[in-house]
Amino acid sequence: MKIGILLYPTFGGSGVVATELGKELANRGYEVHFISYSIPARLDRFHKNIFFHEVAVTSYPLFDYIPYETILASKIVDIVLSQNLDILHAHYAIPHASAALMAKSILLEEGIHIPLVTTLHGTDITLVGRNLTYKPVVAYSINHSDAITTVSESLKKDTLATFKINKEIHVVPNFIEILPPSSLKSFKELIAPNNERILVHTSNFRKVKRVDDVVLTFHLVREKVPSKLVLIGDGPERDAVEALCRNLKLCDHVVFLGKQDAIHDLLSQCDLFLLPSETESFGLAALEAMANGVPVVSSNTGGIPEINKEGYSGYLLPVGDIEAMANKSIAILENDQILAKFKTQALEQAKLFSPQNAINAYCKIYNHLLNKETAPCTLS
Ligand code: GMT
Repeated sequence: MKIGILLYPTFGGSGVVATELGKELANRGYEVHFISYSIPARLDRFHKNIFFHEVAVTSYPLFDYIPYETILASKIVDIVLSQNLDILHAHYAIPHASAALMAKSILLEEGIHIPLVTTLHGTDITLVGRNLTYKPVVAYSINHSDAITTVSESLKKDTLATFKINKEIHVVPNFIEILPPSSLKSFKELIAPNNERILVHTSNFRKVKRVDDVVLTFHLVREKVPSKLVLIGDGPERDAVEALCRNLKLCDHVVFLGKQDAIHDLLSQCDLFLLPSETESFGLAALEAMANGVPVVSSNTGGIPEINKEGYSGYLLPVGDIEAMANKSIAILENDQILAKFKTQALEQAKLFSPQNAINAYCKIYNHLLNKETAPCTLS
């Protein structure tokens, strides 16, 4: 089967999930064609069965704004025809599903029907999708895709509450591959030379992530437990967060690492992950931490409770309750035995989100749309 995956190439959650899905499918013998404006960040090397098609964004003096969606739709038509694709899988409603629908209409005129699966990831519904600027297009894209999936039950509920949806929504939770523990010990020695605990947060530093709550929580934790904070990622709130660290005189204890590729090496040296988001349809960052044996203290919002289990893989607190987040963090961090127990449990919890489960669910949808018997999606 030849699958065209439309995605954001960035480190954002939807792009990471789409890339990892493509790699897993390719490992199982599927031919995967990624279509995006630049090579996906997680596509770090050559992979058998994987092809990348760049959407070359060209301007014209008349355009104050480049019509990316139009260029993308044309590219999709071109790739479907030249590569004989069987199915399209759009990650994030706009512009990927909407451009794919335009491409589908064009191809239909040539007698080609190509099914479209759209995976909704979160902010395409909860923030962007709700905005009237985009809402009619997002609603149309959902209702005209051949199959719709969401990454959590919570996002399915939000989608049904926000739009008038006339079709079934399948929930396919995101997944994670458990890697062997990293041998890179030098990171811990550098960051925490006196064996302090290491708290960590990774995100795109947008307002919705409430990174200032991470710093404020850490400020309270540090009063009780010798610790350091590692902040990974970059985005619009970074300057404000750096200023907050300076105001709280935390500069010697907080390390900003910016965007990082080898996140596994870093996470596996950390002791606690903080995710105080305002809203989070899934919380892939928390799952990545758990897969590295790092317990999570998070807000109790959106799809996070479907991943982080109270008192087992970590704790869930109301959005903005910094004091409670700090107290639960201290409860995990102040005792070696308790910390070790939470680390083991976090890893066990992450194992529930195996790539095989997600791949089986997506393959079942692909096969159904192509009227094929469901062949087992096993590693080739
Ligand atoms: O909001 C982001 O951080 C980016 C966004 C994306 O589409 O790249 O993330 C969303 O999708 C991720 C992957 O499915 C989820 O893990 C995130 O929870 C979700 N973000 C939000 O709902 C805020």
